[in-house]
Amino acid sequence: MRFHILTLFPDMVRQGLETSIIGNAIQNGILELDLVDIRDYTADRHKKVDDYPYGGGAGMVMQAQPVYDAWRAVNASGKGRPRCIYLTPQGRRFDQSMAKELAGEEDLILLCGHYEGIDERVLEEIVTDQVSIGDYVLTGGELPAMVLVDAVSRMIPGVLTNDASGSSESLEGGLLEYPQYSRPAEWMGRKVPQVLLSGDHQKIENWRREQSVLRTLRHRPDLLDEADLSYRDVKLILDHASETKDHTS
Ligand code: 6GU
Repeated sequence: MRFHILTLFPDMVRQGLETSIIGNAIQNGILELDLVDIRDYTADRHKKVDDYPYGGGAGMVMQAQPVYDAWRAVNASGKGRPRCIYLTPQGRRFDQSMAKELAGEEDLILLCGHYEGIDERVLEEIVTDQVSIGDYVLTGGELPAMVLVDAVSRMIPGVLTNDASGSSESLEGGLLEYPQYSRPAEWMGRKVPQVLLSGDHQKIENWRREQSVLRTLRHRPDLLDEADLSYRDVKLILDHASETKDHTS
């Protein structure tokens, strides 16, 4: 999969993504990062890419021309017209299902704004999707683009070396992850739950499922509406529902 990232700060995005798991996937050719510096496409002889907002107000607005020409250069370099995602707090809220859906694309263009935003006319011309990573405001779209690349990439076969972990982790099936432990079996007087040392795989699986359900009940009960729950899960929730109410009331 190829991510074409249009930004005024390509080094920031490169630094953020060329380490660890995503960095390895780039090295292995499973992922390609095409960092496009919008400033390279300015027609202004002083390399200016922003200007004052019409109508007044604080800050600067990224001008249409360099953004449009950077986008055209990406389109000219490949076949077809990839989806173009503008990272903005006004977009649709990013979640795991969106990550999974986007992982099916061959090419994606991510457009990062900075300052007070981008001239609306070029957005109307090139953007197919607007995405937000949550209800808070950041100074630019670079961090959100990195978040999106990371979440989408780990859904692509081969990016995680342990192939099962892409689906068994938090939020798959709509539940939070169960707790994990490693050696030693006792640390600062705290013991690893006995069941995990039992070697009984069925019991371990049941225990982990229960932990996932109970954690979700305690920390993110809103997720339970959409979760894939078995009869046993529902029974567990009902057995613990009163204790949860005590915490919240
Ligand atoms: Cl996508 N951009 C900015 N600037 N701030 C955000 C965001 C995006 N998502 C949440 N906050």
